[in-house]
Amino acid sequence: MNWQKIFWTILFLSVPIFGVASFWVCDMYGALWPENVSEIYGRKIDHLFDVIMWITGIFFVGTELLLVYAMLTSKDADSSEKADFVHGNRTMEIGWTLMAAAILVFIAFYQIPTWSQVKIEKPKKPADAHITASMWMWQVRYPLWDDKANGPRKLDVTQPALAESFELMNELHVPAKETVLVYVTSRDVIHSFYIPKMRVKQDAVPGLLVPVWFDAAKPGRYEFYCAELCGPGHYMMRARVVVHESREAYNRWLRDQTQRLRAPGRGLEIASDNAGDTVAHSVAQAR
Ligand SMILES: [Cu+2]
Repeated sequence: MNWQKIFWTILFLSVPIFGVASFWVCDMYGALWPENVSEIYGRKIDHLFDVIMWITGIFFVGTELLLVYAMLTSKDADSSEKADFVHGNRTMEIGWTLMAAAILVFIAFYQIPTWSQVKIEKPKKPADAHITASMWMWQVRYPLWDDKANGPRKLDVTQPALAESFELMNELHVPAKETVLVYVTSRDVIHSFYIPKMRVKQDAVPGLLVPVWFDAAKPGRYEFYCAELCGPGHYMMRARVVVHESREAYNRWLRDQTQRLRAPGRGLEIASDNAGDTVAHSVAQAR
């Protein structure tokens, strides 16, 4: 028995074994992915991740086992037998090229419904918030509450002005258990709006107003941050998403904010802009 051969075979065999085991163990302890609080969209995105991971996983293990087999059956360097000279195998080459192409085509078609749902079929509803990224913060603009209409005012996302809206810094409030629609843009460089636990990621591009929709089934506080290295202060673009229990709770919050802004002597500013619209401006630090 050639001990050197055994050593190398075991070493190479340990790669697929530990590779697969690490995924298995992480999954057992829920450490493979961040928690997923998105029922409508996040589940489907995770399913795509899983499908791709299974495909690559199976091929990874298969190639590693082939490698180990080749090591075990190959002739020793000091063997007196003549080595075989192999000049490739056209059938096999065409076979695995076509197979790889077929798998990629399969993934391309398989993901279409999910992609369409998360990026193309924009929900028909008014915008909940307008988010401007800049070096190095997130300004989140909300509509003011309208007592007469008993609902939020219409948020004009095409207007940078604060007409009929107020602004919070680094804090995004949303209702739970429904699709939330926000518009994301940037003031300076490319940033990336990223909420890992809701599986949302969208570049914030200067001059572009991008609609982004997502959902959170579980109320609570979550992190959102910039996922694009955007300068030395990139690390400061860490903000939070506050998911209110229901649309009613969210509306209550919106009404409270509006009332607080309108109360005199709160140090919060309500002024008229050039067009004479009421402008409420509040900047609250999230942390
Ligand atoms: Cu950034």
